[in-house]
Amino acid sequence: MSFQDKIQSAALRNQTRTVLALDLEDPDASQLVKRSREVLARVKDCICAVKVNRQLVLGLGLQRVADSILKPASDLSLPTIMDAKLNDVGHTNEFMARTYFDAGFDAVIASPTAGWKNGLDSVFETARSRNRGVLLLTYMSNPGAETFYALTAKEEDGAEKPVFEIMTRLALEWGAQGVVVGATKPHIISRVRQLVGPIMPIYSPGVGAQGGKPSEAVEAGATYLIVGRTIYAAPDPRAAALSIRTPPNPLGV
Ligand code: BMP
Repeated sequence: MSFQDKIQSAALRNQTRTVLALDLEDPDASQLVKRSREVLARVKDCICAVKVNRQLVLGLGLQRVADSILKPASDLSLPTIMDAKLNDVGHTNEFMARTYFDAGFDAVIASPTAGWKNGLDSVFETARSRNRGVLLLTYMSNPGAETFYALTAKEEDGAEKPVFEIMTRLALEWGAQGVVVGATKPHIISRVRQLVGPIMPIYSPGVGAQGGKPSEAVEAGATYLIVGRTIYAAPDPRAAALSIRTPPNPLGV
């Protein structure tokens, strides 16, 4: 099953668009595993995927992440995403993507700024050969994101476009399984939705702790909401996850 099919089927099964960003921190690795697994157990049927970031990979090491987080998530039929924001030259990107996929991740997040040739070509090829997904970062959720993503640049045909629109086009051209656009910027989500059409998933981080509103992001066209602190730092993570549950439409997008 492809990454896209896995997340869509989990979204429909659990009637949710919420991707849990499991970004807990703890200097004690055993505690970090324990706390992460407790959160996962509490919300397992009100999320549709688990996103892992450097907090867990650097805190535990990749093998321990694989054994203690990826395997249980897979047993729950929840796909996993490595938020690597890959952005290096080809052979290094290839090594990272291959290592994450071999550890069990269903998808990686990459940044399109490395370009295709000897940049992200190797990531897409590695993902394709293993039937895994690549999501492209298109507009970040933080206020400073305007500095780069809102700039205009000239396309090959001479037309001036905002950088995020060029990145959105590249995501379509390169065969990404989704784009990442901050929930804090519903007007950008709307524009990206116009550009990608109705099918390509838009993953939207920045809900809650960063000020984004789930309903506004979804109304603007977000498919999945990436949510971390609002869930795992809540006194009752399950209640928090249920409170942001916005059911997917019948197509799961
Ligand atoms: P939180 O809900 O706690 O703000 O976490 C958001 C998660 O989404 C973090 O893992 C962060 O790295 C990620 N993220 C983001 O916040 N904004 C982006 O533009 C891209 C991200 O990947």
